[in-house]
Amino acid sequence: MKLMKPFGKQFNLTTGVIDGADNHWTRYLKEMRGMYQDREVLNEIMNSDNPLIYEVYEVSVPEEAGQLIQCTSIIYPGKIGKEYYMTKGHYHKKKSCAEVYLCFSGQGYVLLQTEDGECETVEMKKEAFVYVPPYWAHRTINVGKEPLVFTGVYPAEAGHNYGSIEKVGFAKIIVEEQGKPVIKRNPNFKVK
Ligand code: M6P
Ligand code: ZN
Repeated sequence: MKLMKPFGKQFNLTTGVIDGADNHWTRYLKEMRGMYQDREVLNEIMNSDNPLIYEVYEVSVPEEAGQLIQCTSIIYPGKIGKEYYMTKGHYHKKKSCAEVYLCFSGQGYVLLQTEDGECETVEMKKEAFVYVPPYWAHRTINVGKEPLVFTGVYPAEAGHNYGSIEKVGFAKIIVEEQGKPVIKRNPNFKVK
């Protein structure tokens, strides 16, 4: 059997950039416009701008059982109306796969949800270590004034399933009220 060679990569803990990352992708508002609740503000912003919401650097390995993918995400500070910038959110295609996050800097939350509509939030801040158990959809939200920078590690066979959670949406949203993040019920959540 031909074995893979070990390797190391250099992370910048402030910017989240991985030197020599194999993949790098960016998510602009246009690609996730259906996910924010304030349609009026969204359309207003989209008329003149298409802001960068977050980007991801990834170290790719063969997508096979036993391998682990490591990536960093950088979610920029900002809001669409009262709702903070966030990731799209996904289930794993292989639902039994878990994921771990380690936060380098910034302030935020991981919003998690099961197919039964159970919903949880876990705080993200410098040095927070968050466990995303199997079967939970997960989205990360930046509620601070600085970029939220974190690394994630998950099985290479996990895959991303965006469609299932996109269809129903997350049951909770995180909005700014009187200068503070508040977790609220999503008025557009489609109960099964
Ligand atoms: C984390 C990980 C990645 C994910 C990224 C962005 O770093 O969970 O797997 O791609 O966040 O989130 P999303 O894929 O939901 O846009
Ligand atoms: Zn994931």
